[in-house]
Amino acid sequence: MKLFFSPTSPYVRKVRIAAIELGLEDKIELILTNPWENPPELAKANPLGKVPALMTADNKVLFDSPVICEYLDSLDRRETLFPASGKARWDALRLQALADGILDAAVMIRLDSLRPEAEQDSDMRKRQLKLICRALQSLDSEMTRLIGPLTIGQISVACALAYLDFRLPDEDWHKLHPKLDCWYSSWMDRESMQATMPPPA
Ligand SMILES: N[C@@H](CCC(=O)N[C@@H](CS)C(=O)NCC(=O)O)C(=O)O
Repeated sequence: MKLFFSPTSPYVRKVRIAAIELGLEDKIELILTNPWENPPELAKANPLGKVPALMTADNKVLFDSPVICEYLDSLDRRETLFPASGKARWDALRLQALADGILDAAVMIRLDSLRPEAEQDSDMRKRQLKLICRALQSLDSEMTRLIGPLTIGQISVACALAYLDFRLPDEDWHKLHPKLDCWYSSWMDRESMQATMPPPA
């Protein structure tokens, strides 16, 4: 399999962590890709022009990160990351959606910050920051869902929190959310987190 990847993309990181946790990393070749340069190979693989995109062993291309992670999980007979049904499934998918929403908001803020100052949108930034705060409060109040067998929910939350530290270090969520901070600190020790650290900002 081949993964179109960028070392700073938090969505790619989700996929790489899922692959490592499933013991599949040796089966995936990483193709370094900068989506902002519009490489034709990426556009051919993913009409949306985004990373991650995964070319499977039988030459099908899958995107986006939730779909790729579920596909990788399906290659593992235990299918642990995406529980098959019931509360465990909906808890995992809800956590993934919440964490991906934090990422979407943080990426919007990051992209805006790269524009010339006069073109930056402070209302958008305020709105997205508020949304991130609410999502973190929600995570704080559902800590029990983060504890227990490994699912895509936990992986997604860890990637979202790591991305906040990476791109929005001034928004110090650690002090405001000590329970989440404690959970995250122990997550950071995982080999999969360490192996997928982005290069220094
Ligand atoms: N919902 C997608 C988001 C993927 C995404 O936005 N990737 C960014 C990199 S962090 C990208 O490739 N952006 C290029 C673009 O928007 O043109 C996922 O979960 O995979």
